[in-house]
Amino acid sequence: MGISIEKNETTETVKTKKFMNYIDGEWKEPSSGKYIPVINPANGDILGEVAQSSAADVDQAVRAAVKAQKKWRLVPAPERAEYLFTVGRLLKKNKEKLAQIITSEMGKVIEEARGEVQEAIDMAHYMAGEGRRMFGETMPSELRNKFAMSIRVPVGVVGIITPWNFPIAIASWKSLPALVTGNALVWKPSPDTPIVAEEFVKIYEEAGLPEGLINLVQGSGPEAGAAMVEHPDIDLIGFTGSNAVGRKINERAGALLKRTSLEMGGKNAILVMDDANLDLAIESIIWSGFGTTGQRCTAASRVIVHEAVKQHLEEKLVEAVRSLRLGDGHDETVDVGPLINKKALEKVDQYVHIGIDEGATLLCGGKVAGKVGNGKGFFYEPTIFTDVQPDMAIAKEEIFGPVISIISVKDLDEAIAVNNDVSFGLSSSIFTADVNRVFQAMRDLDTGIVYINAGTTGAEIHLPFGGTKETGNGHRDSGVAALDVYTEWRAVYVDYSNTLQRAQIDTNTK
Ligand code: UN1
Repeated sequence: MGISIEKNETTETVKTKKFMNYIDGEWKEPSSGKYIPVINPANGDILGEVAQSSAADVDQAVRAAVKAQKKWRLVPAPERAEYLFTVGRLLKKNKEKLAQIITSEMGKVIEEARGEVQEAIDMAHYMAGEGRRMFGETMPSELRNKFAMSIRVPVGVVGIITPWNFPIAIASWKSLPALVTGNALVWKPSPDTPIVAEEFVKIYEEAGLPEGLINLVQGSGPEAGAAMVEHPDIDLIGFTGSNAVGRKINERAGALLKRTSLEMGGKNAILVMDDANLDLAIESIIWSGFGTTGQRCTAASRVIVHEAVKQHLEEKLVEAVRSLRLGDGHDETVDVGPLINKKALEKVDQYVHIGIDEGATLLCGGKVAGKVGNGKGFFYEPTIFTDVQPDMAIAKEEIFGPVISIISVKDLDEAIAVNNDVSFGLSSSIFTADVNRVFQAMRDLDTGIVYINAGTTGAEIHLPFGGTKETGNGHRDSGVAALDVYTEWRAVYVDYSNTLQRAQIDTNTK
């Protein structure tokens, strides 16, 4: 099945590497026998080819998971955690290798890729710690000689569907809490980033995780992902990705009464008040807006600025953008890598045209950067629009690329109203020196994450990650909140009175 590629203009052909499924502790071809190429978005190189799995592969994976989970749930949580500590150590040992892979297949600059692997390392250690906490509650019973408590029990088999933009970090946010709490997993990563997924599974394998507990099913959302949602023995779907797909998952899962935990993007804003440290705000806007080429759910795609400092901010931002270097993220001097694929590049360009048609003023960028590297990558110039009206499409819809829209406001109340007037609610930020404004913002910005004097990106793994409104469905990744996703509460009553005691009836509180 290998496809041939030419190397260095010689006639040498090499068999491309195949990224396969991992089911019940074995690497397996997909039952369809089909593969599609994996492309380096910085230069168009083919990195290998990824399996296209179907419902039959998902079914095999689920069977393995069901079997493995039966034993795993009985392993004491501190013992389960030992595997996670090992995973953390192995991630650390392989940090550079994993980061290089992420940069090759996803395009983010190497420093950010290292940061992303660090996020997974942190999560492994944090969730391993949960093995010795996983607190429930004890409460007094209303009856004599009766004991009451709540304990966490695993949900069962968890299906996780993860995106390409944080291919190891987001997979770690979902897989590690699911495992430490006693679940088994079927994992479908994005077909754009199968290589780091394979490496992550190999780390789980090397850590000695029992067979069948983590099953990797490579492939596409419409086929493998949909089969996971349909499978009766998958009890929960943990998904991060687009709003459109999350909505479909939720509709179908709703009909099947399957649990879901969904994280579906943002339209995040940085508020810059007239008393802000402007230099800091500018640096933060550049980092949050153009870091990861704007392809973070938390990326700042709106800047809501007090009219008194608008012009100054614009001038400084344009100046800062000029110094950004686009290129292959392996080069340590590059600031902005490519977009993930051609489709993403076209989507960003379409939005830029929509912005122009809507009457926004283009301050810089606005074009495909076709001349970067060998000209075969998916680069887009960092783009800033100003005079954007809050109701324009570029101010409302998630673009997921290096495009920032500046919206001018008269005061904090208007800034908060504009911030909240979008369907998403992931992250927001305010730059101000006024403590009263800070506390008002903390209370009124309607997002799951609020930053004060820092940009919209950079969530830490021990806090809850997720958002309000159409960003999610009320759940959170990471932090202790993730345990609520991957466990059910069980209320336990122990009556040691040896008599029939009727709650609400045989009490002294009648
Ligand atoms: C994402 O884009 O979905 O807070 C994850 C951040 C990173 C994670 C982003 N720690 O920007």
